[in-house]
Amino acid sequence: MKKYYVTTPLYYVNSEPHLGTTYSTIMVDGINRYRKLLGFNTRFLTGTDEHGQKIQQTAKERGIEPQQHCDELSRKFQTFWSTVDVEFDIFYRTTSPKHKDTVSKALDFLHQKGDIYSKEYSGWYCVSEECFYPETDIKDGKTPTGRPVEWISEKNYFFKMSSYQQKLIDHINNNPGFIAPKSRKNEVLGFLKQPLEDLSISRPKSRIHWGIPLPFDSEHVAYVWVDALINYAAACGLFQEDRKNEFNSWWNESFVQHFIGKDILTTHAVYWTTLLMAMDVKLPDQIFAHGWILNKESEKMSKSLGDVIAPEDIINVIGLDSLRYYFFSEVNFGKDAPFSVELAALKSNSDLANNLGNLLSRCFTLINKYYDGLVPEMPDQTPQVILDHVEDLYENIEKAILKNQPSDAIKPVIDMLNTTGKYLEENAPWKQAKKGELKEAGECLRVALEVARLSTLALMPVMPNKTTEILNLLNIKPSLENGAEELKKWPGVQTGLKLEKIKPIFPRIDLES
Ligand code: ME8
Repeated sequence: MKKYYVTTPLYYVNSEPHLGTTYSTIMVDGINRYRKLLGFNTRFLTGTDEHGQKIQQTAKERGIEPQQHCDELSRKFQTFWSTVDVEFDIFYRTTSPKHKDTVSKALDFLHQKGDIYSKEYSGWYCVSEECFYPETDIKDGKTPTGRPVEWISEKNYFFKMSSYQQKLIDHINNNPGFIAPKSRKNEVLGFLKQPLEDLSISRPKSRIHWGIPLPFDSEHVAYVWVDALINYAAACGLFQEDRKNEFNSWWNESFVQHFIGKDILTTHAVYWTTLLMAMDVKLPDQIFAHGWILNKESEKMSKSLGDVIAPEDIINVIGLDSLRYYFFSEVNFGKDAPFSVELAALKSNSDLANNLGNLLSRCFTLINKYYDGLVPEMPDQTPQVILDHVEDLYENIEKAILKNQPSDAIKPVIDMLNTTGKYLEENAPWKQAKKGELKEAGECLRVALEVARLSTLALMPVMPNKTTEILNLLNIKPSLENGAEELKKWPGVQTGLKLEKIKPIFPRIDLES
């Protein structure tokens, strides 16, 4: 079976989940579910990044120990993901003993190999981004992103990142899908046109105590990015003698894909990949950087902006399905996208309430009214206009997911629903049935019901709960693992099945009230 290992970034525990991190995690959850539907054996990792000066400071401001702060916030992330139907296999924490041990082993390996050395270093340091900035980037005491910096002089350990520059450029050029979308690949290649500097990988304990001590100098802790990046491979057993088979299976033999926001492209595409090269470990197969969710002012929604909408509040107004559906159907995954409650509600009303929801309620109501609720027979020949959609559906979903464009997996579903809506209007089974043309009306309703079944199956990864509810009404026991088989079936509902009377499945969202 094809294997697929997918990751989100590990989020900092200096804030609770917000709409930006919720977006990333929901998208990866849905993509992982689509991969299951396409027959992959999958493993999905998310988690929290818990070391560094930012976390140390946040805990200090709260007057509690950093570990207590991390435990509380990490738990919030973990429970919040289950409330938004995110089903991960691994929730990874960088303060776990196993992680600390692996980071220590990894750094020891690099040190012994001669890829880590120490020197005195002075530079502009930005606490909130946890990194040094070159003099040329600093304007009026601020980073290009407007964050304050301080001048710092200290002994640091460095990773010989520069020695891997050419190897990385070659790898990117030889593996066209390695960094995606293409614009991000070009961005990294542009960055690599300048000589790559060595990477400072330590911070003195006198300044930051909240980190993993270096195995060869306990007066220093590991730079939080190096610590955190190692998680992806550590979670599969990197440098763990007793997990060699697992590492082979889930890292070496799987399609390994990191999804990140475009803000953290360099750390992943350059720091992480050169570290892996130095550790003689296979690189991930793909790093995909998605765009940002923007607020009404077209700014990146972030925890530091006061006007960020809490995801809980959004869900209270429009419901979780509408939020997940908006992300999947409306956002071009590689690009920035606006978000507002109004936009998500409009999308939900048009595609879910008026289209799929309406189709389902028409089928259920009329079949109850004229056929005692018993599913009528299929016609001898399904109209070709409908079959054209049905026949390509699975393939279109597969193509969309393999090219990381989930909205292209939704579009053929909506096109199929639109065609079916027209087909219903043209045949008007409600009129046919009234006139006593029960065979014709029944066949038309059955075709429509089959389209509703397929649409629901195709949307399982996006709205896992709601689609299960609908499929249960059709006596289909859905699972992503047998989803492909179901999606390729035509017809798939049992003739004569008794349909219950239903309330609207996707109620219209009335924003005014
Ligand atoms: O950078 N739109 O953690 P972080 C879309 N700990 N995605 C957004 C977003 C927005 N407005 N805001 C945030 C870190 N994100 C490090 C990562 S990985 C080993 C360490 C998402 O809590 C997006 O995925 O700042 C972005 O890359 C990530 O949150 C940053 O999360």
